[in-house]
Amino acid sequence: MNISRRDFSRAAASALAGTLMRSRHDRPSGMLAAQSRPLPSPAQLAWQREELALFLHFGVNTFTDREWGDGREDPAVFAPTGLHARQWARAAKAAGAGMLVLTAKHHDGFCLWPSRVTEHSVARSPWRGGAGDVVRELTDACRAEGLRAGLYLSPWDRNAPVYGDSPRYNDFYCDQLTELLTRYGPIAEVWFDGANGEGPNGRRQVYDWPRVFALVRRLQPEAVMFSDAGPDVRWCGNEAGAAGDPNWSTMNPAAVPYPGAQGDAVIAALQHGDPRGSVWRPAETDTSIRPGWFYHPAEDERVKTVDQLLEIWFTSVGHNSKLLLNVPPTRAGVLHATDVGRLAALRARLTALFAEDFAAGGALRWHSTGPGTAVVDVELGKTVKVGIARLDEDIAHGQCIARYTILGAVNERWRPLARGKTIGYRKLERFEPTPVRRVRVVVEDAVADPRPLRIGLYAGG
Ligand code: FUL
Repeated sequence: MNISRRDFSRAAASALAGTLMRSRHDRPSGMLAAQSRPLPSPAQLAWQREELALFLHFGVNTFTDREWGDGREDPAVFAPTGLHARQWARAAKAAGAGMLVLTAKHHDGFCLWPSRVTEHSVARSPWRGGAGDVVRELTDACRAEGLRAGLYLSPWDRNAPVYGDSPRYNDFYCDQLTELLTRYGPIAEVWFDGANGEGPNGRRQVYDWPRVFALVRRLQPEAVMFSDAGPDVRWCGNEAGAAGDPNWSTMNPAAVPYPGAQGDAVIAALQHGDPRGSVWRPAETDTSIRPGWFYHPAEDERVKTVDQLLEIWFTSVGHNSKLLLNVPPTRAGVLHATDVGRLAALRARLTALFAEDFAAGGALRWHSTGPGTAVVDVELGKTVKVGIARLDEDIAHGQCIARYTILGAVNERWRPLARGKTIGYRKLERFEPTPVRRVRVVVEDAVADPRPLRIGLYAGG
């Protein structure tokens, strides 16, 4: 197993912290020193704080009306009539997203940029007279609109003749990655899916993941890499829009040894992480605004409603995850008006829901009550109806809390409003709107001494 320089220096730092903490004897067995817990890198922190990114599935499937192309498509089918990447970026901005992640290549092997190592690309399509480059247009549009760009390069390639001829395809794949990571300026996220089917010659590929990860780290050190196995960001374990609860951003890397690893234990590890995990590897929730990942005209009436998108928000961002919401361009090369409308309406609903924070400016008292336990009291100064609580740990210092109860009171009688497990970057709790004048969060268990939480209280409903 290869260990990257970054992992090595983190491991060394935590080993040192462990030594420094050894003199403390007042810690119950099993509790960890906060200083020895895994922490996010600046890139992981920026990725999570963005909360929302848009995913763009676009390619030959858009024109053949399929979800998985077989690699035998004629590049001439790729013929968007009015591709407008600025429209994608503006819709993303209106939704409050910080990044656009494009399928530079899906399983069909068709490249949305003119790759030097294959003929199966936009260079052989009539679009822009064969001189087009969707990756260039995306990255230019992102830069112009102040967004970050991410790229998905499918490892499974049903067109490449060398696929399944493992060393040769690994070279080919690294050549493609190198093109993508050296031609277009900063790339903020590199996205690897776990599909690993047969290639055109019926053979399966053995990917060289350590080489791939090291190449990305060298060419774009600020990028986060997503896959089932990270190394920076992990899949949440489903495509339905729901991260786990509990959801730890820490992970045991051996639980998901490579992208595409199968089994119930793998899915459970992706959903929940591991409170004792040795690496920081938060979960990304990828789901589509439509039933499919690619655009299909027959799904125009099946775009998720704002209520459904809001529900996904609560089970992704509200479960300590980041939401990567797929909004596929049409055959024209723009986002469909229905989808654009839903994105704007989702943002409007979120803005309205979180506009008035009753806890803002209120008195907040935090008492540590023992190792791994604490109580925080919020005095609202007046009686208000509260239906949503927002709890945030300061994850720059790690994730600690493992169990809590939220209580509310008008007078002396405390009523439980919600109970939960992990918090992490954010936990959103919804409950029956209840009149309260004071709110108390009791931290009942934590894997290390928790730091003061940030709390928001909203009317909900
Ligand atoms: C999966 C792919 O097989 C789907 O087509 C889609 O791209 C999804 C995001 O990842 O592995």
